Amino acid sequence: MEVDRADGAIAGVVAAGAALAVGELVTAFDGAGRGLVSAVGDRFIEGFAGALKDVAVALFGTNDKVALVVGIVVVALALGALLGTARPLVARLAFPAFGALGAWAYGGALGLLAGALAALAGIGALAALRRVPAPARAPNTDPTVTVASRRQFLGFAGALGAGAAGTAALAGRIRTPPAANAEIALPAPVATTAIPAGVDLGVGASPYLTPVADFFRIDTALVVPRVDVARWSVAFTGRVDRPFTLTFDELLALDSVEVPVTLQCVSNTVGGELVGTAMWQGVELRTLLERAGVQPGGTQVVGRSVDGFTAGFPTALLDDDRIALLAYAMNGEPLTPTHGFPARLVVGGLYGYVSATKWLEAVDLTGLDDFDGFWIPRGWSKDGPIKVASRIDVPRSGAPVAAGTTPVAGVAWCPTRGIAAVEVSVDQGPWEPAELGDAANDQTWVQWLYRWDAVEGLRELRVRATTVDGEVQTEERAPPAPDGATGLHARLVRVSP
Ligand SMILES: Nc1nc2c(c(=O)[nH]1)N[C@H]1C(S)=C(S)[C@@H](COP(=O)(O)O)O[C@H]1N2
Ligand SMILES: [Mo]
Repeated sequence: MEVDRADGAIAGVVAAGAALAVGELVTAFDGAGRGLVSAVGDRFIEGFAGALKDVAVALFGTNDKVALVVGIVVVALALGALLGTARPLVARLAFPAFGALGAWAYGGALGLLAGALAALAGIGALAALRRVPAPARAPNTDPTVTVASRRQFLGFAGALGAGAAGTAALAGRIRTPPAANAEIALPAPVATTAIPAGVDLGVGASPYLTPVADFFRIDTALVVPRVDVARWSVAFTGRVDRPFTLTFDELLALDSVEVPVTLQCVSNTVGGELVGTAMWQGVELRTLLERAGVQPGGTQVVGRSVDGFTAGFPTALLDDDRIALLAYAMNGEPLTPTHGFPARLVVGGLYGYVSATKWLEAVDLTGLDDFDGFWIPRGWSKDGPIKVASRIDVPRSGAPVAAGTTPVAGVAWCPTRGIAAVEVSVDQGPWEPAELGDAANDQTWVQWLYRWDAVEGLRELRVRATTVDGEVQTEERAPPAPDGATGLHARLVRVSP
């Protein structure tokens, strides 16, 4: 009985694995970059993104996406184990039910085919495995037969399991084309914003320009879209007089500019890492919108991504001199797949969730009230101006500090409005001015440096910034939802004698 249950569970796990693998293989060929498992994961994110709110950041970090996929696979295999010990009829009903779930999540005829073949693979594998150990279960058999047929069963199960793993690996290979951005030759920009020599104060604060490898990544994409640039185009549509599309080559042939902009995620907490500055190269959005001829009703610019994500902001925001680019390069290199290859929007002064659509396929002009981007119905604010913020980078948490002069340094930002001053307070004492690094424009962060005369003991450092237009960063604490965190970054430092 024990062995029977264990064998049944093994057979069920292998059958579920076979079903998953077949589903992945069938969907590997449509170039969408996802399979039944990640489609189910996508539905999960869509459904729970709103409910989770603050938890959402964690969920949308790269590692947690892997965790979600692994979780779905583990749950599917565990359900398989249960089915393997249940009556055959239960499995014959359950596999088609899970196939249907996958088909629904994936959608379309291919989803239906993949779900059906996956269910058949599961039922077939389970039935085949159940047949093998049959002699072992028969009463009064020679024990050597039992051992032999159990071995036979385990061998068969192992072979089927290996076949399923191989199939899943093959599906993965078919699905992931080589990094598409490597071969692109970037045109020279007609204008490049010079980076002043004094942007980096050289005391260990975050570099003025964030290397691409260190740049935060936030998006809802479970599988990073791999866009075939030969087939890609971006459309200017909606409330415009002269809709048009651009292929990638046509986009690269237009006059471009290269300029640094600080990008921040609304989910960033006080002192958090979801902020960075890059040199963005691209075509000015205003020029493209002029070409399209925005109608009076086109009061919202909506970016649409190949993966269905949308983000929108008022067209009127482009009336000031904020940078707004249809960008295709970051720090002198074509965009990487994770940062939106082949093209994305970058708009100075707005959180990414209302502006910075990656894997862009359309710029759609709508009425401001006629459409809400992805995050708005999930409880985030329709307007997303970046709030004034500052962060202590050094001394790092837990780093040893000796009494005497110690640099305290970090970054401060309020893109489009600019930073006029940064101050530091020790142990709730008076606010002391910090030195500011240079900035290429008011749409990037600045480094700041305070030369602290550290006195032995446990000390608390706090920082606050003031914008060029006179707003002093508030110490009132607010969480990221619905429109960005506020509060002052503080750090406890133990100063040794
Ligand atoms: N297609 C797509 N674009 C997107 C998102 C997304 O989920 N999907 N997230 C936005 C959010 S919330 C942010 S903060 C920025 C982050 O850009 P990065 O990953 O290049 O840092 O991308 C924006 N563009
Ligand atoms: Mo974001």
